[in-house]
Amino acid sequence: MKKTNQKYQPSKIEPKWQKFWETKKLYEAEDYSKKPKKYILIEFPYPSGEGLHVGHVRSYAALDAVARKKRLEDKNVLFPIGWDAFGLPTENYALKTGVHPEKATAKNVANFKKQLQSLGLSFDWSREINTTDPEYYQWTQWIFLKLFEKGLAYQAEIPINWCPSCKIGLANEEVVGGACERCGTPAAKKTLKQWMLKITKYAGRLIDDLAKVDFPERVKAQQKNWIGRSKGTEIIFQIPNTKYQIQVFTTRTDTLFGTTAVVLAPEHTLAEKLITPKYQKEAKNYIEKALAKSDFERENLAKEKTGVFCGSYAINPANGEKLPIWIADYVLCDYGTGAIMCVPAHDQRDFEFAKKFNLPIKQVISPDGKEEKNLKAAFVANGVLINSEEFSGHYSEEAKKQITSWLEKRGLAKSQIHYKLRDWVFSRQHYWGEPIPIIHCPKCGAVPVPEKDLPIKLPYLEKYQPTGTGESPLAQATDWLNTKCPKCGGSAKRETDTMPNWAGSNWYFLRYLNPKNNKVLADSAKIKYWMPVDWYNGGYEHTTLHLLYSRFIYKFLFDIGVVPDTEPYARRTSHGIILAQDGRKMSKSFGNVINPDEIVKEFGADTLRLYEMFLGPFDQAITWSTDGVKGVCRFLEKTWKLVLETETKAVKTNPKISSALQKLNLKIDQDLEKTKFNTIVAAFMEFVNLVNENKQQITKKDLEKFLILLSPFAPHLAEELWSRFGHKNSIFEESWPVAGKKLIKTDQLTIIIQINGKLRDKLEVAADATEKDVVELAQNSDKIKKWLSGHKIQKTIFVPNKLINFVI
Ligand code: ANZ
Ligand code: ZN
Repeated sequence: MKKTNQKYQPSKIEPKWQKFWETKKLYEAEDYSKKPKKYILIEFPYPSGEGLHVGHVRSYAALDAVARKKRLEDKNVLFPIGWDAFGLPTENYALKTGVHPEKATAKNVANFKKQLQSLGLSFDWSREINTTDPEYYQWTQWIFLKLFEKGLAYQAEIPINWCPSCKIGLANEEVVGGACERCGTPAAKKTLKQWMLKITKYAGRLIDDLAKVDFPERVKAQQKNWIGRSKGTEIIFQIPNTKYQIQVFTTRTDTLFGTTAVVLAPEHTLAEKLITPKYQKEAKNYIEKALAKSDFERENLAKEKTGVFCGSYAINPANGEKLPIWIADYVLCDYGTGAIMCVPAHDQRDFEFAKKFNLPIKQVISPDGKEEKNLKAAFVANGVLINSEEFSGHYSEEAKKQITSWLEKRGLAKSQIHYKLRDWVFSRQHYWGEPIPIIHCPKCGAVPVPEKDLPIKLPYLEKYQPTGTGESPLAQATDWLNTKCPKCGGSAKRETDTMPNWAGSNWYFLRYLNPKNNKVLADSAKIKYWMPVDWYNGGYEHTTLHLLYSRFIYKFLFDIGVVPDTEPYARRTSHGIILAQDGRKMSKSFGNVINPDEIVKEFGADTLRLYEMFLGPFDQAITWSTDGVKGVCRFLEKTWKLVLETETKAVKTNPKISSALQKLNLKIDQDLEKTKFNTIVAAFMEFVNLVNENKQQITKKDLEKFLILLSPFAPHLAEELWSRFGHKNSIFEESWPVAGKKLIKTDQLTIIIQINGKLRDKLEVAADATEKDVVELAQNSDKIKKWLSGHKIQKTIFVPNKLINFVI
């Protein structure tokens, strides 16, 4: 061991190895390699003016360790990086600083790249992509053309969320607590012609296919809730002496006899028609006021119920009762049928509505078959039917089926599935986005740009401010705007809306497979070789947006034959956010942001990476601590010293140490797959302490093995110490040690299986196997099956770690 430069000085060694790795092209993935492929993906960053955040590092450092370990395990690893660079933050930054978004993007990307490179992450930079590059976004536009061709992109005149201060339309996700996400101004409504994507057509598949993928349960549940599948029944209520009827949507047909009113959303097409002359003024007035409210106000469950009687009546198809028809804004126009049967005794919203307007409350479900006097709140659970004619005495679940089929036979009901998911508003009235490749012709209407004309480049505009009229800034680019209709050749105008930020990130993981292809978005053989992504890590905040949108687009690409399967990500993990030392979110305005550059400068990249892995459980939010950083740095110094000072003359490693090394090896193998990076770091610390207590009792070979184990987590330090052992190759060209068989054995034992006291089989079981596990294993053994067939087990005797005896 060369003893020069005894002090651990990361700033001296880290840049050196980063250069070394780059020249060796160590991290370039190989298309079609015979080695098993592993596609490891992090959510590509948005290159904002603020620079890299320690939150990015949490995800990247962890997945970098995964990528490095898999390479050592002789896998063909693809670990790519790029820039998700269109969108509002850059546009807003440009508006504030006067730097054009294009220039700002180039500057921010350069800065991010420098920052990422200083961390020594093992990205394959040869595949770098940028969503604002026309070579890239021509394929984003191509996907839009395909969606349009298949009728999944369409225009609709719809009220959109509108920020009166930013003067732009907002997607639902951009409205937080009823206000514009950026400036906090309460969102208003504005009706505009918008491009929409029919994601609702995929709602069912987006739920069903979750069964195929390995996502955290929390993420699956959130997607399911967001899509909101509801299986129920549509029931027809006739309105006597008119040509009208009302369809309601209910999930509780069993409560039909408890209906005491029918309630329509103010937007319902029948609302105005059913107002009788006597109620004209009051009811019309109510509708007008309700329409002016924001969705947020209307959906606020806590608010007091409002409503108005319209003068007409409907007939309950179950018992012929006459029910007043009300109009109330707690009924939403775009869910179900926009009309409900009001069952105050069993739905809390209906209960409050009935209390307020003195509607009858009729109990029809009871926990014990008895009627309660004076219900204090709705009884919402299932139970026994009462006051329901021949259905009384039946239980909710069976009554639902019976009542539905009884109505169905009379043509008054049908089973129906509704989803909460809405079509996706895909237009933005912004400058910094992909132009939507459509041409509007006065004669031919909306005409798609021919594929050969892609990309439709975003024109360089000096004035890119929002217009305030709801029109996109591109409407001012006259030269660009005026064009010829591809169909009839007449004068026509280009679409001026741009795509939302999510458009480029919908499919970016495909472009990494073939970033320079000019003929197709990616070569299909390459897609087949690399997809699906084996491990995708990203923030929880993207669960219902990016993650859902990209799954939708991938399914669409499957349907048109571009990709070979229906799900893009085999496995998804999510990391928690890092809070500032004061427990608040890191934010410029609080002045509590930790700049990764400064940590790298003071302590080195390895310390920062290791610290962020050590912070705490990967999937949980965690508070930053600078003391913690110092602690991790001391650990690396200790490791450094230990390796340099060990004489490596030992002929045999102390058995205590060799066993600990095996255990460490095994622990990394197991914990890395479970994203338990923190316990891995703790295990390294323990091991280093043990060796320190038993100085000079470890062989060079074992020390080298230790360095290989450490290399995915502290790559620079491991590489430096490796070279000081005299190696000329990179430590990352070595192989991952296989955890010793001997040690693994102790976790397994042999159990004897007896039948009536006679040995019939032996089974290998885990050391912690319970009686139930062993019985199950034994009953699956062919030998045992033979002996047991035709017999009943009278008694089972289990001696843990030894034997199981079936008495038959
Ligand atoms: C009668 C009833 C009785 C209901 C009862 C519930 C309990 P999910 O599960 O979320 O789909 N509903 C239907 N359309 C609505 C609309 N446009 N706006 C507001 N509420 C609406 O909820 C289905 C239930 O939500 C339906 O079942 C309906 O109320 C209400 F004891 O019908 B129910
Ligand atoms: Zn035309």
